[in-house]
Amino acid sequence: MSAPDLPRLNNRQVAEIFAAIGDLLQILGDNRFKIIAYQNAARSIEELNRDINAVHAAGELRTVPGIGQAIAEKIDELLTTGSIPYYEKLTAQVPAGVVEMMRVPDVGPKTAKRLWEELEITNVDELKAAAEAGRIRVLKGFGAKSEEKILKGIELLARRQDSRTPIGAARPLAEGLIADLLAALAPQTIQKIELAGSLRRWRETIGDVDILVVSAQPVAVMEAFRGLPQAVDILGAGERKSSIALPSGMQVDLRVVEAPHWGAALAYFTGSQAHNVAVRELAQKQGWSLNEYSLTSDAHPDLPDGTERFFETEEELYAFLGLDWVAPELRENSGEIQAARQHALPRLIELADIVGELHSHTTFSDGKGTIAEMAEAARSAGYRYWNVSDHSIGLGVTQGVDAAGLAEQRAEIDRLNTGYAAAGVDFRLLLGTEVEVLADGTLGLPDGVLATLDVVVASIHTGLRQERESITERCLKAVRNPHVDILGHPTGRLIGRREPSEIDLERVLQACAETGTIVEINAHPSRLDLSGPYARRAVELGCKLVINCDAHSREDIDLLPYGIHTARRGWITAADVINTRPLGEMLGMLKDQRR
Ligand code: DGT
Ligand code: CA
Ligand code: CA
Ligand code: ZN
Repeated sequence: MSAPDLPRLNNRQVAEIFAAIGDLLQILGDNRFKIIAYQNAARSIEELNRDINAVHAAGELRTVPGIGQAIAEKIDELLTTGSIPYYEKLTAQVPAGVVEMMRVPDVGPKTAKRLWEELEITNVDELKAAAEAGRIRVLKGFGAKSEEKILKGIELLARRQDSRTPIGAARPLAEGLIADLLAALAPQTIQKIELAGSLRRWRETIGDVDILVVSAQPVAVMEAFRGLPQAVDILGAGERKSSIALPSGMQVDLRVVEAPHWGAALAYFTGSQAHNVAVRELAQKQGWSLNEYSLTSDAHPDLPDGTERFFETEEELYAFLGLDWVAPELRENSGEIQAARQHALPRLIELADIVGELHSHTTFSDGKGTIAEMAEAARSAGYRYWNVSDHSIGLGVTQGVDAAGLAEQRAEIDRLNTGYAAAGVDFRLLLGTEVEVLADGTLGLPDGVLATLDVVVASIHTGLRQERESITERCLKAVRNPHVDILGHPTGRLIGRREPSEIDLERVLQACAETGTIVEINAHPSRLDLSGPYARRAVELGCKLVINCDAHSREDIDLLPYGIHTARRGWITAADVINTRPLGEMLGMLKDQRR
């Protein structure tokens, strides 16, 4: 039981402490496996789909992947007493600024430790001054070049204060870069090219971009890559690997491998590290050591050590180890390897499964397109139904729609639908609203008005910083309203810009399951709300989901892949998502129709 007067720590705050322990252990030169254990625990807690306090209270810490006995005990100390003596002991040994120095590119934990112990440099500012004054070259193994590199690194660090880039910004940059690279080379220079790393796994934020290439002319590829106009800085230049910095400060690593290494290399550089470690352990048990090139026999029962196996595709590598191919979005060591062994991986939802959209805006509120323009864009993009759900009145930031506005929208929608029916076009508009959940949990439109609409989305845009109990109760009240079909972007987070609200999602999702309220995965890359892990939890609790672009313009219709891949990170199948169903069937799944 936690003491009543302790401030409640959220998952992110707990994760940060374990990540900090990992950093401190690195500087102190502790055991590598111990360091990885703390790093994995931190990530696992950050991505956990339940409140860590609830997991702790239920005595279920050990069921979380990455949390073993030692770390469970420390979480218990932290949540019961407010501190971890072990962490306090470590922080007392290392100045905070030394940990910060590790964030400078090219300054690893070993260098940070030496700078501190041998030159008494204890923070980034002192490091900068020392490098400028040429005082670092006195260290063995350092020279004027290393000082230059450090200064460049510090500049880069300052430029990207938050060093992770939201996927919505990273992906277009990476895709544009690949197109430019291909255009800069003679045709056929590159046989294969793919994004790897966190971008291929569709993580919400990207540390750096990893690109993998097969080519018989690695030097030409390297030169073209480093010569791209967006390469404002060359961070590394090898024969088969180079790194550049983009104007935003984001780093791009490009590696060229030989065709027979492709399968192992793509798997290795896709990660995640935790997934790779688990696959490597599995290989080890079968007498193979796995690296980024191949499998090599090592204590194999039937083969001499050193026998190599190559794989042109990932599928062949996984199959060799007795695993079904694992979609990159699932490679987070959260049950996918066991499922792949048992041939029990889910058939994940795909873009083509979506046939309708249930949350969109027009010029009636803050959208940029008229109803007719949005409808035309949706129809030609292949949608078969489209719910117009402008904001209700009373949301200060935008103009909203009142009962009279809804009547006007209804007339326009009826007119367009009549046209589609007459022309035999398989497309229908629906009339809905995105009704604001007001501070007290009442809604921005009266029940009598909501009852006339086809699909009601309820969302919170204001008062997101309410304390946990208030915002949870407020949301529960909306979920229990029989006219509310869909809960829109449940946490209100904006990736990299606004933290999720303090809402108790576990309780809210339970209420959604009980009342038949559909939970949204908002596909807009600034939101991705629910996240993959929470979407998985929602389905576990019995909820149905909807994946919506929340389009405010015709261009936004193209953002759907972000929602689909977020769903896939949550192990979601087409059957879990209502807008994969034809119109009549989808309507039958809404709360209104089930009463
Ligand atoms: P990021 O860049 O922080 O968003 O995340 P990733 O997953 O793209 O990580 P990154 O760029 O450091 O490395 C790409 C992949 O390469 C990573 O997912 C797994 C593999 N990898 C890189 N370094 C290591 C390592 O030290 N050990 C292992 N096992 N794998 C590594
Ligand atoms: Ca990366
Ligand atoms: Ca990388
Ligand atoms: Zn909206």
